[in-house]
Amino acid sequence: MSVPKIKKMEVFPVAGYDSMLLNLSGAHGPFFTRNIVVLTADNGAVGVGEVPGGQKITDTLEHSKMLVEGSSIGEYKATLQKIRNKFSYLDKGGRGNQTFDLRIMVHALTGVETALLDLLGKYLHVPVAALLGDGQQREHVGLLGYLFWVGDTSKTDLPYLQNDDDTSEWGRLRRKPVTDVESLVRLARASYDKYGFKTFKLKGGVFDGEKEVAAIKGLHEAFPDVKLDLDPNGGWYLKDALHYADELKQDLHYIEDPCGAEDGFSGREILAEFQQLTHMPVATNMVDTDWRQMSHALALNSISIPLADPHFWTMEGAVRVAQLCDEFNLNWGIHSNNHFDISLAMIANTAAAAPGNVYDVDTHWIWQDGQYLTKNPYQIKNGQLTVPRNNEGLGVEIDMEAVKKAHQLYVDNNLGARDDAITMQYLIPGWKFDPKRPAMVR
Ligand code: GKR
Ligand code: MG
Repeated sequence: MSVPKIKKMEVFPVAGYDSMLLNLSGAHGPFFTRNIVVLTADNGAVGVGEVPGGQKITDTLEHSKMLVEGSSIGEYKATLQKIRNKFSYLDKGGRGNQTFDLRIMVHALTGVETALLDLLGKYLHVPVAALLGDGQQREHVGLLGYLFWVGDTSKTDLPYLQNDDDTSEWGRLRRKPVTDVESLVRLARASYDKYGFKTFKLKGGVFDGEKEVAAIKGLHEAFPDVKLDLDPNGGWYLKDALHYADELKQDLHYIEDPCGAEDGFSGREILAEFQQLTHMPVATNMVDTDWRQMSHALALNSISIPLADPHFWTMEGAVRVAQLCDEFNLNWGIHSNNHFDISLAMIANTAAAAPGNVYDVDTHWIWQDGQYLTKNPYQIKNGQLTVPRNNEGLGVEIDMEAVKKAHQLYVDNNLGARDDAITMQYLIPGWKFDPKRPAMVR
């Protein structure tokens, strides 16, 4: 019997609704965007992948079609090599200074990789997790509850969703403003009751550092057994980060990108000083985002928890990072951005293949939960996702009607890549991104 070949590759830029989440880059707009890859093989099977939105990624995926269509799923690594070789020049500038990664090729590559792995898993009757690294390591994958400060949408005329989910306190609160510690703790309680998280992460870099210190203290008091992480995306200067870390040493389990490049020193050098002086474990999705950066980060002892997002490391690459972490006594985690349920399946399978003592992985899913592109989305229970060993492929079935609707939303609203500055200007007129100043401090 011959091995299936790819008959058709389709790319759907899609959009979903978001809350007005605040971060160093500004405020999330009413929509988030993604690119969905759908591969149809000549045996009728369908493989899917999801990566960040934006025309440049859409175009790169479109231009990859000629390398993918007609290839057999058995030669998927050769197909991926071709994409890497052809488009790596697009990523010469690196990830950029924003909180989110601006590279193109790595994302497009992952979109195709995931869809091919999905097909291969279906063909071999194994989960994608079984195809990565040394195979599936676990069925249960821990997730963290990703908390944000949330802007007041009534100060804009933008079409933010309101009252879209009345089934839980989390659903009722997630579109409402959160600008003080009390409402943040209430929001955390609602997410804890619904999803059962064992770790919370607060997106910092929004208010003055002392207010974010108070927020972590409030969360620790309310949830003494829950592990806490604070992530200002490198927005603090080292001197201030040392001060806040000292105030938070009893409260935080780890910290994420507390500082970054300054005074002619690289982010890796500054974080190495931070770790040396505080002995606090540092996670990052900003200074250790490819193998070259990783070699410097390891030589300098800059970080303890690389957040290896499969969307920019590729699924296989993220698991290789996990293998290295396991051997080198580091902890591994995953970074995230707003996403649909195909990405949820991607992080579930990646983390299920990661060996060692992995940290609860990031996901923005709780802000999107209910907006499905698959017929059988993974569900968060007890702060975990489950990847049964008898799954096939990613373990989800694409809902093409839902994909087409999400594509229409994208088209109707004339959407593209993320730009948090535009929305932030509703809150602070003339607002501009400054990688060293919290978003609300102007
Ligand atoms: O969604 O606003 C956001 C986050 O700030 C995101 O852009 C970051 O990439 O989640 C991310 C992080 O951990 O830095
Ligand atoms: Mg981060």
